[in-house]
Amino acid sequence: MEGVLSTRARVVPEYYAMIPEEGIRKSELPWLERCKGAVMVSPKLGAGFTAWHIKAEQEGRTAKDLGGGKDTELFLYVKKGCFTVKAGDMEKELGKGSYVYAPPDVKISFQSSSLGEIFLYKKQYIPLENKNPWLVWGNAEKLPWHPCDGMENLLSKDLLPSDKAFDIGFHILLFKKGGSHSFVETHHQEHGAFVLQGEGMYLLDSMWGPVKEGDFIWMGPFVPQAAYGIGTGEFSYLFSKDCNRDVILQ
Ligand code: UGY
Ligand code: MN
Repeated sequence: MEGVLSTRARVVPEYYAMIPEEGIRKSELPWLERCKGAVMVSPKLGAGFTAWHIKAEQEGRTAKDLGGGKDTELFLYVKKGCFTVKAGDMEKELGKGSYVYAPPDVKISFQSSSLGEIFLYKKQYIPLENKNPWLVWGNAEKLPWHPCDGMENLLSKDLLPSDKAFDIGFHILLFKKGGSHSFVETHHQEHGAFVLQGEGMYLLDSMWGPVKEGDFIWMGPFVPQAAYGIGTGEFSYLFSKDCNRDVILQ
C-alpha cells in the first residue's frame, strides 16, 4: 500500500451513494460463471432497484436465465467486449454501447466472446392500465444526441422509447469541454448512474466530490444533484430514471 488509506466513497443510506471503482470488491455471483461482479445499489441502501457491474472472462456466462418474473424488468448494457445475448427467443451479438431491455416475463442470458464488462439493472415493473412494454434492442453509439436545456456542451440521448408503457428510461448524458448542468436539480425520481468516460465533479446534496470512469452513483429521490466535466476529455454517464407513473401513497 502507498500513502494513507483514503476513499472517494460517499454513502448516505436512504439518500445517495457514490461508489468509486477502486473501492469495489468484486465477488463470484452464484448465477454467473467465469464472471466477477458487485451489487452497486440495492433496496438495502434504500433504492427502488438493483444494479450490478459485471466483469466477464473469456466465455463468462450466466449459469441460469435472469429475470422472467411476472413483474421484473431488466436492462443490460455492454460497456466493453462482445457478448452473445439471448432475450426471450431472440439472440444477438452485442458490442460496446449495445443494450437490451427485457420487460416482465422475458428472460435474459449471455455469454462473452472476449474479456468484457456489463452493467445490469433490475427493477420491479409498475403496470399501467392495459399497456405492456416490449423487448428493446439498441446500440447507443448509433442514437442521436440532443442538446440539454439549450446548451451546446451538454448533450443527452434516450435509449428506450418514450411510451407510457415504460416505467423507466435509460439515458446518456455527455459533458463536452466546459459543460455543466444548467441548474441544481431536485426531483422525486431516482437515478443509478455508471460513469462511462472522463472525469467530473458531482454535487450530491450539498457536497461536491470528484467522479471518474468506472464509478457508480445512486441518487435517491429529492437529492439535490448537478455536475460539470473536468480534465481534458469528455465526461459522460449512463443513467436510469423512473418515469410515467403516479406517486404511490404508502
Ligand atoms: O434528467 C435528469 O434527471 C438528469 N439530468 N439528472 C442528472 O444528470 N443527475
Ligand atoms: Mn436528475
